[in-house]
Amino acid sequence: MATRKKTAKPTNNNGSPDPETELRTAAGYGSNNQKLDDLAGNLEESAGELLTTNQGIRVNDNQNSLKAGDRGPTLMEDFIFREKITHFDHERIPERVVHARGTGAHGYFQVYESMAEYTMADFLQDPSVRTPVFVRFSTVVGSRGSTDLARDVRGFAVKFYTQQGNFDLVGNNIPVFFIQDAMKFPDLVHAVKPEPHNEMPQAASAHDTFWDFISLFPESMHMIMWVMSDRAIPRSLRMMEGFGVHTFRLVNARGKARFVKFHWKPLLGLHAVVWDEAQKISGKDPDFHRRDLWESIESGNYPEWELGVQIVEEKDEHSFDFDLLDPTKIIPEEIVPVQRIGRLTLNRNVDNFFAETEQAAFHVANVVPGIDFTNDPLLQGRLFSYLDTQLIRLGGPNFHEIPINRPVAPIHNNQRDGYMRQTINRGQVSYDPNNLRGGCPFQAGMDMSGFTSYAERIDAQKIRERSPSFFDHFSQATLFYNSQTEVEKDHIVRALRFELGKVETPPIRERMLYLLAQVDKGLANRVADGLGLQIPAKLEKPMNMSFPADADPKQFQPKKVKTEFTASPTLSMVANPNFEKRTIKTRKIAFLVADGFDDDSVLEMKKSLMTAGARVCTVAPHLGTVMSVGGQIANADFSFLTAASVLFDAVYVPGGEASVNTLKDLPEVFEFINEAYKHCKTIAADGQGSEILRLAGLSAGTPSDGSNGEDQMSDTGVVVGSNGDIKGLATEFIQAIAMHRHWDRERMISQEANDNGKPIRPPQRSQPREVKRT
Ligand code: HDE
Repeated sequence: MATRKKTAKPTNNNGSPDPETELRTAAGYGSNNQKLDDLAGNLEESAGELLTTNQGIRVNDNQNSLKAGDRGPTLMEDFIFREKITHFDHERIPERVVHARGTGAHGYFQVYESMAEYTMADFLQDPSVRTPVFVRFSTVVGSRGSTDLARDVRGFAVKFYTQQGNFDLVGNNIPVFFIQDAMKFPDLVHAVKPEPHNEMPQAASAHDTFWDFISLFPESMHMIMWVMSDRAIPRSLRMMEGFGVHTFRLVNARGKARFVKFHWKPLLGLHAVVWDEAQKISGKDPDFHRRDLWESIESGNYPEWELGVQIVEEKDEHSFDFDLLDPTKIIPEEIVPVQRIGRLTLNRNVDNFFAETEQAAFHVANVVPGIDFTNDPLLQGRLFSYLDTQLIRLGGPNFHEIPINRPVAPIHNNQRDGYMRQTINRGQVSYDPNNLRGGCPFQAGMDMSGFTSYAERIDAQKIRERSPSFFDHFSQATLFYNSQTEVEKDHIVRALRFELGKVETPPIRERMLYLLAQVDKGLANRVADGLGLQIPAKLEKPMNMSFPADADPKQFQPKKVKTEFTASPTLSMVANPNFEKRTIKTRKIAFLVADGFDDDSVLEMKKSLMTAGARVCTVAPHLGTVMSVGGQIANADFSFLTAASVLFDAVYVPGGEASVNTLKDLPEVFEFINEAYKHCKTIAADGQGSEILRLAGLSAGTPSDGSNGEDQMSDTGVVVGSNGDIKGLATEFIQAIAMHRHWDRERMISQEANDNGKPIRPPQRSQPREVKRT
């Protein structure tokens, strides 16, 4: 029999602080965040503790099961083994049916000034109050273990733990949705998820069933434009917008209601990667977004968003040329400006992914007094779905007691029992009315924040129908496309070629071309060129195939496109006037170095970039350290094997003859630079480092503004230092990185024609792009 020495349990009877307090403090709890304080009661950490069973029995041997002889069978009696294996066998819960892949963080929200005029929501009254929040970002289609960089909508779900109870703003990074009625949600999700016979493809909409559904369902065309745009491949979760999507209501203390659309505006700007890059990141680091969020919070670079509202008076409900209740429509910001009313800051990573992020249960119906719903038929369906789904996913009706879900406001009601009940409700009474407990818990009057639904007048027939005001399926799709810069249009064209190119059934592609032609003929023609097809002159079946069995199909067809309102610049990521202030804060810059790098060239540049808020990583031929000419030792953060240009925002090759001579012989260096070039990133070199750029076929150009570089012959976003003026080079480098990407490069490389049939200029360079190696 194996014997094990007992380690003495550390005691704290010598006046040292209580271990629970120590744990809370070490974990950063006890801040002025009431929710974190609340969670602190559930923390566990085994440091210095003895191993026990779940019954608190100390375990002496965690290596061997109990057997009849050292070669004999395991005994049923072994309760320690059985408990351990049984718990392990039950560790998994069902993943979310959609939005399974996600990541979360804690933070707080603060309103800028009282919104009492519009809402009685308590967390929107006092600018000095910090309301704790938990936010979960997600993709929609992929499984829990899928890549972060799938082309997909991103979920942006915020739980506000207010003094009046939880308010969940369960939104997306795209302001519209595929469908208008929740009745169609299971169809949409079945179509986009991996196909049921072979469970392929994972985390991708580029397959037959999705496009089959879409090609028969024109109400999704506006959303399709967004999903095919770069919005669906964000550079970072910290650099995307969020939207409540539906029209909600704000109600003030006098009972006056107004319509509202919620927005989140990221303070780091609005940025995307390119599709080729996204696919490569999916291989190099499928956790790219999750890691980026984690690292930025760990390093104190707390992501921030401003909460925006578009408010519409009730009397103006019908003054738009679309229906406010239709979730496939936006209210253009040019028509109703977005007022920024407060700030969200994420400042704490979770302690335990499963306990917090995975068990977080969001619900659109979690509203507080002062916020109310509208009759948007998608919203109405969601009001049912989110509670229902938690019952299976989290195993019963008591999921609100899971620490991450429980409100900071007290809970008192007569609900009892159910699986995993934690609360010990005292007393004999669990009904209302009662005299035995003096009538408690009492109903709360409105003056005590008792929730009362907005008394909307409804006088209607019970009917399964879609309002005719919902039948304009193309105008805003056209508006979105027209609002994009040329390079963004190119990306949409290529995304559609990619997606439809993966569709194996030609008639589906053709129907899609017909639908795209309703949005924009130029777009449809370009996609058709890429697919080697013609846009069909007419369709065999009606454009919209979604109508009741006995209905007249004509009644359900899309309305004519309205083009009076031609462009809304806030729909573009590149030309968006909301994000003109550019920063390189938290951007990741790769320094390519080897032994013998020039001291100043690295140190001065690093200092300047870090002062501007960027993060510098050295990439060297091997891990460990590299030495400068002057004998300085630098740690290699990555080797060329563990890094790739797709994981960085910009590249710098410092001077130093020996360093450059080593790098010159490494094909990976040129792969790094060529890829960064292809993805339109800023590339800089100092001193001898410029030799590497020259060998890669790059010539220095001026930083571009990303909108029009067609007349430039040199490479925009390639900056080379001369005369040892590192500060000057750094200034130029920083300006160029702040542009995010130098998109005109793509247009220079491309040979095709744009929407107007104008050829895009072919590349004209004197240097070869690839270095031939022997
Ligand atoms: Fe969701 N959605 N959804 N959805 N949704 C879920 O709830 C549903 C819709 C959104 O990080 C599920 O807890 C229906 C629009 C986010 O945990 C489920 C309809 C928008 C998240 C569900 C929609 C969203 C979900 C799956 C059509 C943007 C992740 C797991 C009526 C405004 C929340 C879960 C998190 C999750 C149902 C459409 C956003 C099944 C029926 C529109 C961000 O309840």
